[in-house]
Amino acid sequence: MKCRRCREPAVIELRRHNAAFCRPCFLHHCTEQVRRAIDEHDMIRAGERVLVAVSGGKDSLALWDLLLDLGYDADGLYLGLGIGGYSDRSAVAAREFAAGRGARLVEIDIPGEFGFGIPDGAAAARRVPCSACGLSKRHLFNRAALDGGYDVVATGHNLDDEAAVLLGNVLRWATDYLGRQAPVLEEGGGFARKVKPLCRLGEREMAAYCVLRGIDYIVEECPMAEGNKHLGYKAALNAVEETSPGTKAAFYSGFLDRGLPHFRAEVAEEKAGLGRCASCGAPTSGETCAFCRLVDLATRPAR
Ligand code: Q46
Ligand code: ZN
Repeated sequence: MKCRRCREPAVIELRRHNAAFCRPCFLHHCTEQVRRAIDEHDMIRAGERVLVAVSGGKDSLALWDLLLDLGYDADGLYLGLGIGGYSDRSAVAAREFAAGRGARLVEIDIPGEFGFGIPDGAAAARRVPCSACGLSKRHLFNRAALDGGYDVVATGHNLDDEAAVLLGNVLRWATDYLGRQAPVLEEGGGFARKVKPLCRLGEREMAAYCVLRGIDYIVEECPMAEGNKHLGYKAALNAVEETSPGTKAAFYSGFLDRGLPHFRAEVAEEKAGLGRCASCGAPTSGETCAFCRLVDLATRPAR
């Protein structure tokens, strides 16, 4: 197998692109895909400060690495979720990467600052862990960006993640979620801009990128992920991809071009109707925001 760009021996085959690449050309391919995603969707503008949501996993570390190499002013934000040894080990991976690249890592520890870990907080609020976790991440990343003077929050969602979420949303025709499933969510109304620069790169590409760049990421999955519906959607899409390479990318890009515009109005209307949380000032449709309600339930003394 030879590299499509330079004809040297290839180290990875990408059936979706009907191509194989050697190490330098594969790294170039990853950089180009990120550059194209950023340009195509106008994700980050000149002189803007970026806050990268860093979990210590392959996607977020690869994203941070790629953004730094592309010359962006990008700091990392690590959220301690209080998920036992998994959180301890993922924090180490994030810190080591930051130290190795001489980059700045901001840290927020949920148990230390708010007095609960995600598993206990979720149980107290009668939510599934990933729902309590997701709303905490959205809230705290947004707040950290606004407080720290960052223009953009970048997350490491890759093509496989986005296609799986899309499939889940389509299966339930969750039109509100479909309207929000864009690679860029513009700033305004108390929200920082949110971008997904890895939306053109698959999971396997991100793992290969880290290995070829010598990035030491945490391979272990979050123990709470078990039973997560997205894993099933990913498996279903992988089965289709196996027989028809390129289906996943076509599904996602077709949605962005021809599906998303139909669902946007509903979301814009919803956003315009948001008030402010009485407790923390975050945008919300209720009296207090979902995060403040979670903190309240999670830290209420047991009766
Ligand atoms: S960290 Fe949080 Fe994930 Fe763990 S609890 Fe669920 S959402 S699985 S990306
Ligand atoms: Zn609040």
